[in-house]
Amino acid sequence: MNEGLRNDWTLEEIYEIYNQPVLELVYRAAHIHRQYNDTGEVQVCTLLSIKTGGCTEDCAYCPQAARYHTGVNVQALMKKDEVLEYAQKAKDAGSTRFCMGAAWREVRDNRDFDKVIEMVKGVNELGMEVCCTLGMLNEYQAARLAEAGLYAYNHNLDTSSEYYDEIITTRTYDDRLQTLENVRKAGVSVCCGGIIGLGEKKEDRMKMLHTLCTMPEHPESVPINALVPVQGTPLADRPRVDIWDMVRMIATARILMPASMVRLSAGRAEMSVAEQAFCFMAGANSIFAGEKLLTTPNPSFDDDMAMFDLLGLKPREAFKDEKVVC
Ligand code: SAM
Ligand code: DTB
Ligand code: SF4
Repeated sequence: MNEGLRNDWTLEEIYEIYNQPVLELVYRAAHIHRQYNDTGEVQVCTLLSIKTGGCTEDCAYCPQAARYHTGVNVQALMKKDEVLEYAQKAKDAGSTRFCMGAAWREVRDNRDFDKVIEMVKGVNELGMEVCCTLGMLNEYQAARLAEAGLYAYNHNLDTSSEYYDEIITTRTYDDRLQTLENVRKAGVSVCCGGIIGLGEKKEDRMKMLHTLCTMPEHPESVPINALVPVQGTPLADRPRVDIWDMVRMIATARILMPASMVRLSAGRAEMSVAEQAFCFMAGANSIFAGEKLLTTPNPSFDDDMAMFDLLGLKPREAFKDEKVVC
């Protein structure tokens, strides 16, 4: 753990931070953000669903679960060349991190995994931070991905351990934590966050943040997603997440894990530029750009670049943390 970073936060301290008057909270988070990060920069990342839909799991929010009828077309694993072409285009457009997602419960040691390993090598060779989100991983699989040049692995806690069973029953919270440990052990950077708007209480949000910020090492990357309600899923009728809840989550994550990348992830399509600006002020320093997240809509690339111009933000270069350490 770097100097100045704490992993002994108590739940009470987290409540106190989160419950401050919102403008005071944003002010404090913005102050800490300036001490640890270049606040004029926001990393532009690209997501690609390399294997879509047909997933065996029952994650209540997810349009890719086979058991819900969401209209998502099932697609087998993409070809390496197509993926690399997509990554190159994303890089040319200014993206510095490329995240490949697969609608899998877990990685299996089969030919599809061999193909993903080749994709990881290829994207790494493009000079982008390469990230994957493929479901659960064992130690051996994490080591294989690391050897291929994987920079980061995304595996979210999604919510508190207490509320988790209301959202997913086909695997446990401990399974999630075990995968994260395997990723960490392999020396791959950890990307781990969650979703708000699932019907959880404030207490669940605080507990999720507590689990993240008391890990022996903070996740280097913490995505905060606002639920994108999708027709056909059990959460289709959940109301839109209040922007102030999103701002509070981001600001609290920034204060608790000051050196991590806090990613303003799903939910931007419903947010105005002014609302997103508040999220950046509160400490978010990354977005996913491109018309689609994995399967749901996202603001257009041009709109995002216009937003960067308007707010005076510039895209962050790749591997910046590595340079700070060296
Ligand atoms: N199958 C893998 C897994 O579950 O780990 C990887 C893909 S999964 C789609 C990646 C993450 O996307 C989930 O953990 C969840 O946090 C987020 N996500 C999925 N559907 C979402 C939705 N409708 N709204 C917001 N976030 C969502
Ligand atoms: C994360 O936390 N959010 C991204 C990324 N990690 C993989 C995914 C959001 C998915 C939103 C629903 C969809 O587009 O299918
Ligand atoms: Fe499958 Fe991942 Fe969606 Fe859960 S979140 S249903 S594991 S693709």
